[in-house]
Amino acid sequence: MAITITAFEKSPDGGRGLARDTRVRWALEEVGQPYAVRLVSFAAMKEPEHVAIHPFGQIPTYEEGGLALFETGAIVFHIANRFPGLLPEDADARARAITWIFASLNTVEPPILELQTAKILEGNKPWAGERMPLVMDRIRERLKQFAARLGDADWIDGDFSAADLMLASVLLRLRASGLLDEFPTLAAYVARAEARPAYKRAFAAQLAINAP
Ligand code: GTB
Repeated sequence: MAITITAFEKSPDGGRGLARDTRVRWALEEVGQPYAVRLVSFAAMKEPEHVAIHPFGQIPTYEEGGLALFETGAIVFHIANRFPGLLPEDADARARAITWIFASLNTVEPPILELQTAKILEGNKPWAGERMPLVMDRIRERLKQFAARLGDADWIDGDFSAADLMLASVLLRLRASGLLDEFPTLAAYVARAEARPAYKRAFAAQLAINAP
C-alpha cells in the first residue's frame, strides 16, 4: 500500500530536521518503506482538504490506502506496529518501548516546547528575562532524570527502537540552546541516533526540498 506524508513546502528551519515530518520520514527509513511527500504551504494547511486529514491544520500527516493519520506519536507508533524493525517482539519489552514513546511526548517534550514559546512568542515581554531561567531549569530537571535512567547505555531499553527515535527527535531540538551539552551522555545519545543511516536519509530528503 503506497504511503504519502505531508511536509512543509518551505520549512522555517530551512529543512534542517526540526519540523516534525523528520520523525515520520526517519521511522519509514528505519523500516525500509518507500513514501511519497505532499508539500503544503501554511495557507494550504488551513484549507478544508487538509483539515479533513489533520483537524488542527498542521503537518505531518500520513496516508496509507484508506487510512489517514495525524500526530507524530501516533504515526510513528503505527509504522512501528505495522512494519518490523522498530519495536521488540517480546510483549513486555514492546510495552516498555511504547511507554517511552508516550514519555517522550507527554513528559520530556512539554518543557522543551515551553522554551520555544518563551523564546519565540514571549521573548519581548517585560517578564521574559525572569521566566527564561525557570523554563531552562525545568528542562534541566527532566534531562537529569532521563540521563540518570539512560546511564551509559546506547539506547533506552535494549536495542534501538521507536522509543529512541522519538526521544532523540524531542531532545535534538535543544541543541541550539546549549542545554544538551550540559549532559554529555545525552548529547552522545542524540549524536548516536543522528548517525544512523536511516536518520541521515530522512534528514537529507527534507533538506533537499528546502534547498534554494
Ligand atoms: N502534536 C503534533 C505532532 O506531533 O504531530 C504537532 C504538529 C506540529 O507542531 N506541526 C507544526 C505545524 O504544522 C510543524 S512541526 N505548524 C504549522 C501550524 O501550526 O500552522 C513544528 C515545527 C515547525 C518548524 C520548526 N522549525 O522550523 O524550527 C520546528 C518545529
